[in-house]
Amino acid sequence: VKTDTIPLKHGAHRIDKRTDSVMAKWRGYGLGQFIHWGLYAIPGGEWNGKTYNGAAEWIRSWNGIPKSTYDSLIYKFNPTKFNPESWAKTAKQMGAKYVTITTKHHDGFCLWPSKYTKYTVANSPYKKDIIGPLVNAYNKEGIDVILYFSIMDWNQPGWRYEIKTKEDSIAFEGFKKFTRNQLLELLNKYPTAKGLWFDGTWDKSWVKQAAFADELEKEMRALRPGLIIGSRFRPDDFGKRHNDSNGRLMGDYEQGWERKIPNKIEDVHGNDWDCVMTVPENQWGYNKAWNGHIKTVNELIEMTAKCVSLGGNFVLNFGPKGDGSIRKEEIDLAAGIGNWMRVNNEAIYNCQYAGLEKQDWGYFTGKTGSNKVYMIIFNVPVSGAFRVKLPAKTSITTASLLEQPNTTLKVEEISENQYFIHTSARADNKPFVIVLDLNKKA
Ligand code: JFZ
Repeated sequence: VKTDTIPLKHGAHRIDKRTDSVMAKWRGYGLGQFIHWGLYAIPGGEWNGKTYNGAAEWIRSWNGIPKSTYDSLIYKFNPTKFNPESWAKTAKQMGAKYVTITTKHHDGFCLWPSKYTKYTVANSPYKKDIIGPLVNAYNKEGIDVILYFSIMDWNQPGWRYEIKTKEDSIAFEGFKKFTRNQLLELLNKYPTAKGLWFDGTWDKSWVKQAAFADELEKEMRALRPGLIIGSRFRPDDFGKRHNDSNGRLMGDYEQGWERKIPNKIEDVHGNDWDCVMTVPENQWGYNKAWNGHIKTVNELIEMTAKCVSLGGNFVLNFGPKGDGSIRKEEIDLAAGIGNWMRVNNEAIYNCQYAGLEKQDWGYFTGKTGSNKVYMIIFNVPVSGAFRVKLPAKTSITTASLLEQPNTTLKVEEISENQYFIHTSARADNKPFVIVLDLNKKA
């Protein structure tokens, strides 16, 4: 048991995980989709024939571009191929249970017609709201929506990285009001959104806003009971982020697993968490040149399985093009993951850490209160026999393939609580799932 040694006015609000049904549903999602879409999709990582080497959605920060030139991309925003229903169908087909959508990234451009700035879709040639139709289309497919929101806003005159002067402080006070207005506006406009995914909260200016951010978080929660807020929103009294100065998580789930996955259950410290992942190394917004290694369907399925086996959700990023279409590579990945998910999703949805030691062939997942555990197989031993080590007093009643529930697999006890599961050779090159029915003796 941890004890709070440092007195905090604005530390964590809770000691353990949330126990309500909204959060229980979030915990069971398993697989999600991330969408990074905004003005940066128009240049797609390229400016006047030159390639920007960073992440495409950061191109405005590049010295190669005058800021006002970037901001005038608003006059080019006219995604004639944008079809929210087809985006939602792609996500549904992949097997995603939730989507996180950039309402506003660091450049400050709002995909909803915010009343508080002119820098929104309303003043683009497209004119229409993007977020509302997206929320509706995804909800219609049974997919929950989380709104991504960047606190850092490069377009706002009041934004500061650091408060150094009286003028900075006055400007930043105005920016804080603006931020509050926008967040309350989003929650009121899109009442079915389940939560907020925060970003751009690392600068010296924001990490000193413990009191303001704490009050705002409480205000948002009061407005929308059940609202899910990640750990990348507010700092504590000492400017600590994610975990407060006593090591307790601030928010409902850990947002620090960005393009990385924990290796063992101890790494997640008992928290809820989601891992957000890009298809190439580090590109969130659309980039014409997808350089470096592009993750494959099997790799992405493995990441999903690994996350679920450690109690987290896996969220795969998509960066739609400036015209509103989704690139073919992403459509193909979604279809490939979906083909696997359709057969094997029982081992992903509503699954958690199974309480068993990680073994060589892949990952265990399980459902709370069930005797079944799932072995998601990625490494097939040359012997064809899968070694399973179980804790004391635990035996295997039956083993079967999830894709063929009626065939039972041969289970051989090789020593106490150690088994070989025998399967016949497989022709395909895909991960598969063995279901074990366990018998835990009292
Ligand atoms: C941020 C953004 O800057 C980026 O464009 C993208 O939206 C991503 C999802 O979030 O990038 C981060 C934020 C946090 C870390 C790394 C990159 N981090 O905590 O390691």
